[in-house]
Amino acid sequence: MKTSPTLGNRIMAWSADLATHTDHPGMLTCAYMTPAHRAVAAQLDTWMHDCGFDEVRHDAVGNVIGLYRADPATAQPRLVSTGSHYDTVRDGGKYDGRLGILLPMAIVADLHAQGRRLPYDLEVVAFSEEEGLRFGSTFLGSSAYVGRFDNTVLDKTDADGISMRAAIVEAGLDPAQSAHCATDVSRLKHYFEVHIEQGPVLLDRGLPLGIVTAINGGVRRTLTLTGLASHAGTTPMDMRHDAACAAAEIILYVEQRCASVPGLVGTVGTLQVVNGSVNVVPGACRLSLDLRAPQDSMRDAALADIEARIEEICQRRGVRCDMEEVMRKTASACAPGEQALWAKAIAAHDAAVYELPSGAGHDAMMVGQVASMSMLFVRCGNGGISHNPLETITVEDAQLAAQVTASFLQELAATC
Ligand code: HGY
Ligand code: MN
Ligand code: MN
Repeated sequence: MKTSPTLGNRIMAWSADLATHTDHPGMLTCAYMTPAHRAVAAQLDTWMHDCGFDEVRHDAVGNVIGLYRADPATAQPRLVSTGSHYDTVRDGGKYDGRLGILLPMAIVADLHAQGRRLPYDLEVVAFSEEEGLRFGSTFLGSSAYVGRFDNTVLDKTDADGISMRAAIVEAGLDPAQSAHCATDVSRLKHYFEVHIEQGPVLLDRGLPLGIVTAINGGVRRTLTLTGLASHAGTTPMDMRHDAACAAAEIILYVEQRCASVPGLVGTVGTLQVVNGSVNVVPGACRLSLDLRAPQDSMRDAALADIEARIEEICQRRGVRCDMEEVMRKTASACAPGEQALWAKAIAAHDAAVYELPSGAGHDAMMVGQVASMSMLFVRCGNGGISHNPLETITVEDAQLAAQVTASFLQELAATC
């Protein structure tokens, strides 16, 4: 008899509710420490209490952490953590990050309703920031959670000149405590993250779930090109130092260089002519560079070639390039032991077991620096699109992912 997808329904309803909190009406944008972001934190706090978590804490950088204590009969229980981020990209989807928070919350609500406990403490973490949308720095929540928060980012400013430090204070939190948010890493047995695939592979193969084998390593940089602003009507073409033309050559080279190697991806996601005017030769351009690959060596070889080509283009055009590295994450392998436990849990629900790498970065890369980590991917609809309001999953896949994750928690319990 087909059971009603109660867990799936709950996850979908919560996702829709959270998506009503946005910085820009008409689209879902939830940037770090905005009023919408704070409203989501408050909503998660309420729901975590309703689910039956024993403790819900907010740390200095905005993480919301629910603790579901171990069976009291367990002497010196270890800690298992799971979670994902609740910030979004601009005009994003409602499942990126949030699925990985809401799904384990729904499981804890189920366990609590049945009066059941696990032989380990379970922390469900709503990481406050992963995307880097407002301040350019990424993994703020998960870096604080593992005790690796870089305090220098507190002085970064957003497009309105507001510092991260001021935004955190404005939200009623204390940035001076940002270095003291770490969980008890010494007890951390394993971290897992359930996330939408954000790509077309599972959809293409007609599969609801996938076990992640590794997460691509990434480098993110901002480039500022400085040429010479001059009159569009009187400056001969061979006397220009056009920053936008330099940017155009760079962007096309990034595309060509990365298209030449399977698995390597390169993206210029933001591009602006600084103080541009219709009748002025662009004097300055700012652009971003995002490079990723399954191996760091593949990524770094591409980066070296792109740097060399930037130098040649700028030299030829009389343009200066200043580059700032804003993120570097090494490729992260998922724990083989826990991948096998996911396979057992998936098979126990008569679903096909499929393994795949992650092209997207995740909080698991950060937590994986201090503990073993694993990830479960959930199929994305609409051609696998993500970082887009068309991002979608089905209630049936949410239900199955929740049931499989509940089984995974039991498989983990058997290893305690
Ligand atoms: O960009 C990423 O890979 C992630 O979605 N933040
Ligand atoms: Mn994302
Ligand atoms: Mn994400």
